[in-house]
Amino acid sequence: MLAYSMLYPTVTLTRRVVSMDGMWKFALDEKSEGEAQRYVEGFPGKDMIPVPASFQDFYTEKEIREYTGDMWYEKDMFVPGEWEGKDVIIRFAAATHRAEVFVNGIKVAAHEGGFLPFCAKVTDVVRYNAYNKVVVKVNNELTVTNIPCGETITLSNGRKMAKPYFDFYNYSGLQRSVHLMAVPKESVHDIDLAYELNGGDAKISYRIKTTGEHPVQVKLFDEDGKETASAKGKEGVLEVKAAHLWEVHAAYLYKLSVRIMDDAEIVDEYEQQIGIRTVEVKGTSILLNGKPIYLKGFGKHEDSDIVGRGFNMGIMKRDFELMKWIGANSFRTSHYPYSEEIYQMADREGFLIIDEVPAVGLFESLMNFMEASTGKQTAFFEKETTPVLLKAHLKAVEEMITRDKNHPSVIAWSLLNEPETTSDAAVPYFKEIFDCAIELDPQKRPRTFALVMNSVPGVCKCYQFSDIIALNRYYGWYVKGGNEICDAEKMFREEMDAWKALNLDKPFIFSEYGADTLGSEHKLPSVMWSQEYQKEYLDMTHGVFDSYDFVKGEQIWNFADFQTTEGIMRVNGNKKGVFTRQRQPKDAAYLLKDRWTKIPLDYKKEKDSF
Ligand code: CKX
Repeated sequence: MLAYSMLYPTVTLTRRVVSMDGMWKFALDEKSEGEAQRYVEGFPGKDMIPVPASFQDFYTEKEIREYTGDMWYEKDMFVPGEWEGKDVIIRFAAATHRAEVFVNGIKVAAHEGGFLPFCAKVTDVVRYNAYNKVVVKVNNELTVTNIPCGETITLSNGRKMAKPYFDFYNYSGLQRSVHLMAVPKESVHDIDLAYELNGGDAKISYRIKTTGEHPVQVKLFDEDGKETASAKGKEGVLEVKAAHLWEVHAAYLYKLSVRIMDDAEIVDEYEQQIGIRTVEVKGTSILLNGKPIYLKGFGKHEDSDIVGRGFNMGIMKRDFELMKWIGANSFRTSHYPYSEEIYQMADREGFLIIDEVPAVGLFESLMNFMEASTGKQTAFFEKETTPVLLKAHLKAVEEMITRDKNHPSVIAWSLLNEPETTSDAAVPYFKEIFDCAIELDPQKRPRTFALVMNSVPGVCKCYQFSDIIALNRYYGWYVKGGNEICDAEKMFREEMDAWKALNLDKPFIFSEYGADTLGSEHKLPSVMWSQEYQKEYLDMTHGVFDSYDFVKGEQIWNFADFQTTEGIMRVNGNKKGVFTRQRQPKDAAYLLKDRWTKIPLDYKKEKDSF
């Protein structure tokens, strides 16, 4: 069990939440002198920066944008006197990639991993009815002992530089919200839910973890606020008659209220919106509420102009509107768990999420998109440091599942993206990760990982761990592009035939496919990078998907153009977006809209076997 609660900050009868978002004091610390110079008590300088946001794209100096190392954030925080007697907690929704937190000069928390929340309990450190100084040291260096993986090099000018083994910019800083909370000392710590449908009725098995011994009361309210079910005890079952199910694009959300009671007194109250639905894999079908579904959608990024990977509510809203417009029903949180507000919106809008842990770059390569298709082997899981990486990876899986398990939108866990799967050493590593996920998830959702181009039958040693086989395939782009597209299709079909011959009786989805396309480029007849070629590529690729009944989903790479490290293969970023980075459609968006609005949710339902 995690030391701190992952529950989203919510105001209830017993809980208080104050946002700490806004302008924070900011300083880079190139020589890592901050600690010796007692920055932890407050540091010199006057630069202010918005939180949440990545720090990189505000500045006009390249050495700041490319800065790699320690950086410091500072804010004065007022703690109300009426909070005395409760636990006072600062919750960071994320600090990329690692952080140490100090309050009034005293260290109160440390966290590794840049995309999941952590808390600092500061009850005994704060002064009440007074301002307290919060200082955070964030570090954005990349290593092979934490995820996502990469290297940090030192240039001849003495500056450090991040060299990712992955294809997105190393945006960092306090990229998500910070909250100050007051929570009762005896409090709700965690909530497990699992669903069973029976005719029109539903059973919700629940398990509540609290930090004390007082009894628990659980109630369920419908969307009109009417109480529909209740139960007593830390473990039990809520019986819901004539349940409104959570369905794709027809979400129904109940409110779950959990109270810790001391006779008639409410010790703690926590409320959460939940959706009643089941998800399972049967043969080659993915079933939602017992009915087959076909995934249409995207691999995405949290990425936009100026704020980088910083959570931005406006961008989130626009993205959901575009996804509805185009006929999508799902997305993968490539390549890290996204901001919690995005899952809340997906719950509300009825979108399906494949939730991905930040395990990307588990393949030693600074140009993974090139080398991944060459058959190169890097003995990634045979390093002396692999056990350290595994530990960090397992912790991230635990944090992600604990954070996201009650979102009805989350239908599967993606446990790695494009790892090396070709050596025997990968097998025990995968086993630990996949076992951990099934053990931690009360709903036993399907698990998957995205297979890189060279993870093909006869070579890949790890696909058997997946409940859903997810392929990232680029025939016609990285392999045989342009005028050679007929050969690309031939190779693609040969690979699909080889999968078919294995008779796995599992659903396949395409978790990536796409072609870089410049929003400004037209050419008749087509050339690679033109809008015309993106459409030809998609027509060929979709034709292959439609020929195999066991293919149960397509998530194109990528929803929008996004920032990457600069280099000869990238024109100010990866341009495989169906939309530009400013969220305007490329021509391919209309092709996809036409296809996806015609494909029914239960596409291929009759043909669910090899
Ligand atoms: N897959 C052959 C991972 C993504 C990249 C994508 C690309 C690769 C392809 C690997 O993070 O952006 O190169 O477009």
